[in-house]
Amino acid sequence: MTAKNADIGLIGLAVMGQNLVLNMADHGYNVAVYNRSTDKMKEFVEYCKNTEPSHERVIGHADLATFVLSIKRPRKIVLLVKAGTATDLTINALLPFLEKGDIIIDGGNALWTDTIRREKELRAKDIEFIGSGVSGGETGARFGPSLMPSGTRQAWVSLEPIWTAIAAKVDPVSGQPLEGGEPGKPVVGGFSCAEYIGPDGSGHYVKMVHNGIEYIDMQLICEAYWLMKHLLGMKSDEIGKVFEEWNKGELSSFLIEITADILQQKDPMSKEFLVDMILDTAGQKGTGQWTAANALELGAPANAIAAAVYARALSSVKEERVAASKILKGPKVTAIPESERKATIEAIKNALYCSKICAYAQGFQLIDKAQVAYNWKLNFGEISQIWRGGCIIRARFLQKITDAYALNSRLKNLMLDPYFTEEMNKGQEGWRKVIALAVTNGIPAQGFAAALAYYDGYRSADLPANLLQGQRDYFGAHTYERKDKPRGEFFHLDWPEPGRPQIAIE
Ligand code: NBP
Repeated sequence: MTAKNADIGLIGLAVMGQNLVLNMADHGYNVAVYNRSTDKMKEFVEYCKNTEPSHERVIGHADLATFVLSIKRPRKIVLLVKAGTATDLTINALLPFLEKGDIIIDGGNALWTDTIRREKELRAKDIEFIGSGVSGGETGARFGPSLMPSGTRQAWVSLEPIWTAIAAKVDPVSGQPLEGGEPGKPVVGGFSCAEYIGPDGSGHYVKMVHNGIEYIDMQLICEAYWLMKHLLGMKSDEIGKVFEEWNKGELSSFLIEITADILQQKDPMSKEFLVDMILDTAGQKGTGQWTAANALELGAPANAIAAAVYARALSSVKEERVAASKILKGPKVTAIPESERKATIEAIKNALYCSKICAYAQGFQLIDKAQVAYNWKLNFGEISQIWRGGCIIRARFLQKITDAYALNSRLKNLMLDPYFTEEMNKGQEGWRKVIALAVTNGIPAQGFAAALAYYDGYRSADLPANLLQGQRDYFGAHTYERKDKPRGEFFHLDWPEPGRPQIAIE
């Protein structure tokens, strides 16, 4: 590679950056690399020389000027630095060296409103800015992530060949991820899990909702495990085998697959099952919280996604929970008789599948609210398509979502698609039974319960919000609409003072 012919540049050589560079190099692209600490860049280039078949395509630069000048125009420069201030600092450092039409691609987990701001600021300087969600962690970045880019169409056209080449691939008919991928031998062919999402911050927004769905997907799996453990007294490896079975059917997914493995893993130190030795406090990096907070802001009913964030928060107060467990009483768990064991496991599976459908319905309902609020026009079928491979929530079930939006691109709610309606109808008896069992036995299952409350609320033609609106009009003259008048006509009653007799009606 000569000094001026890199196809693309990348800044930020931590886990994600290094792996994405190698992925691009394996696909035949010359990649210029730069990192704030030069030592890390040198170490990486050295590592590539010793171990990576595509090492000749990775060229390190110790200063930004030569890095930028080495890239073909219009320059494409990917940022994989810590999201937030580091992104702004890096963009500002780059700007003096960029020219009209050059493209910065932020692959970090940026807050979508930051992406909207950055895109606007850079557009005013004639620099293109693509915010691209990158999902799949380290392995995804190396062998095929799910990519959710947004910005101008013109910038996307320039990036598209590289992004579609390096993304995960799925079988176009079955929707199943194409396995394989080893250093120097990338997966080629199949449907690429990179698709243009829309303008400015929409890619990062969709990635954020993806993470919100990931939170609840994981929480629901944990609740299924916990119910099998406490209601049925099953050992970790037995539960792992159940997940292995479930992975052969409609629940088949990356998360179910790894759950089966985790539950059967022994701890090298204690020789117990490792999961029983892991402290029950969950961490979070914030994207689930952003999703729930934005759902609240936009008034989208994403209660199951929020429940997953709250469940992590509750898990984090371990010491308080230990103290409370000695004070606050609950019911004694009644063991399920042997004769009902199989049916209970089946009911837990129903609860998991129905709740999962609700979680995705909430995620898409939220994206729908956002596209109105931010003036985007998003394609839900394409979004579900690019989640089929590479990312953490990849699942067989996503093909059903793709099919649902192919059947009706204006579907109001996923649960209204004939396939999903039928699945909810089939599974709800077991789902309700499991929640009743959890409640009567005092076993927390907030994800399942929140999802069912959403389902029951959504399918209710009438809700008690009539009384709520009456209360609002009583204390705050907030007015109400009437059932016997057209929507949009508002009424107010001059209510009596609290405690005074009702207004007499002749
Ligand atoms: P980190 O998020 O840990 O960021 C480390 C990188 O940021 C290093 O290259 C570091 O340079 C650079 N950096 C920092 Br910190 N401050 C900087 C500054 N002021 N100026 C320039 N560079 C700076 O790396 P990561 O885990 O590889 O993630 C990269 C991005 O991808 C993040 O936005 C993350 O949210 C996102 N993401 C991560 C995953 C994942 O699974 N890890 C998945 C999807 C997306 P240094 O070497 O000089 O300190």
